Amino acid sequence: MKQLRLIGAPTDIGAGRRGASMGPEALRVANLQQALQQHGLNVTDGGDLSGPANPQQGPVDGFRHLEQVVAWNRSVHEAVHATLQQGQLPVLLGGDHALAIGSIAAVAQYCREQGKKLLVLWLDAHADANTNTSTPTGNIHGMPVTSLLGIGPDQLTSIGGKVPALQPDAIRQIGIRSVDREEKQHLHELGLRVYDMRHIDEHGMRVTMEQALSGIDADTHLHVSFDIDFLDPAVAPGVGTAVPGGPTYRETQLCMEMIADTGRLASLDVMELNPACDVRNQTAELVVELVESLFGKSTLIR
Ligand code: B3U
Ligand code: MN
Ligand code: MN
Repeated sequence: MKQLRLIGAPTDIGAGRRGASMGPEALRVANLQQALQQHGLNVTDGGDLSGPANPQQGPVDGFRHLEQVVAWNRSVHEAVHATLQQGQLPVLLGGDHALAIGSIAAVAQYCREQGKKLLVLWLDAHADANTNTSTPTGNIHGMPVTSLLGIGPDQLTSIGGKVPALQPDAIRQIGIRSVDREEKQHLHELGLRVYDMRHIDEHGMRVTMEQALSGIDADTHLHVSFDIDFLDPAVAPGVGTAVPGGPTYRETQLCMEMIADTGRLASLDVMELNPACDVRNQTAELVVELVESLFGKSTLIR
C-alpha cells in the first residue's frame, strides 16, 4: 500500500481574503491523518512548509504579492517533487490555490521523468484561468491554470523546469460556475475541457465523472486539485470565495468515490479551506470525510 505524506502550506498569499493560512491546522484538528490511518493507509505528516508572511499589499502590474507567491511555490514544488521521488503520495494541505502551480509543476516534472501520462482533475467553483490583464482582483489564486499552461511571468510558468508544465488536454475542470468575462475567452482559446455546473445539472455527476475520467489507464498518474469552494457553500461555508449552486454532499461523495475506483490517484491538493469563514470546523470535518472517500473508504464497505 502506498504511503501518503501530508505537506502543510500555511499561507493565503495568493488570495484576496485572509484565512486559508489556517487550513492545514484545521485539517489536523479534524483528524485527517488518523481518519486515513483507520482505513489501513500509511500516512506521515511532514509538517508545514515555511515562506514569506502576507504583506497585504495591492496589485502591481495586475499581480498581488507576486514575489511571495513565487517563493511559496518554489518551496511547494521542492517538497512535492521530493515526496514523489521517495515513492510517497503527496497530499498538499493549502493554503490558497495559487500553490497548485508549484504542486502540479512538480507532478508534471515527475511524470516526464517517469514516462507517465498525467491527468489533472480540477475541482473548483472557479476556472482559475485569469492573467494579470484579465483578473478583476490581482489575486494569483485566480491564475494557476493559465500559469501551468505557460501563460504568465517566467517565475511562475517555469517552476517545474519545462514551459508549459502542462498541455490543455491534461486538465479537466469540474464544478465550474464563476468565470470572469475575459477568462471565459481564455478557456475557449485554450480548448480546456470544462464540466461546468450546467453540465452536471443536465447529465448528473455520474455521467460527468465517467466523461472526466475517460481515457485513464494503467500508465496514468491522476492528480486531483481540490478547491474546497467546489462544494455548495450550504455544506461547506469555510472558504474565502463561496459561490452558491455547487455540488451537494452526495454528489461530491460520488465524485470522490468514482475517482477512488480508478485506482490511479497519485497526488492531491486540498486547497482554500478557510477556517476564519467556517462554522465550528464543520468544513474541515467534511473535507476529511471526502478525502477518506477519495482514498477508497466506500470500497472497503462494499
Ligand atoms: N475569478 C476571480 C475570483 C476567484 C478565482 N478564484 C478564486 N476566486 N478563489 C479572480 O479573482 O480571479
Ligand atoms: Mn481555485
Ligand atoms: Mn475556487
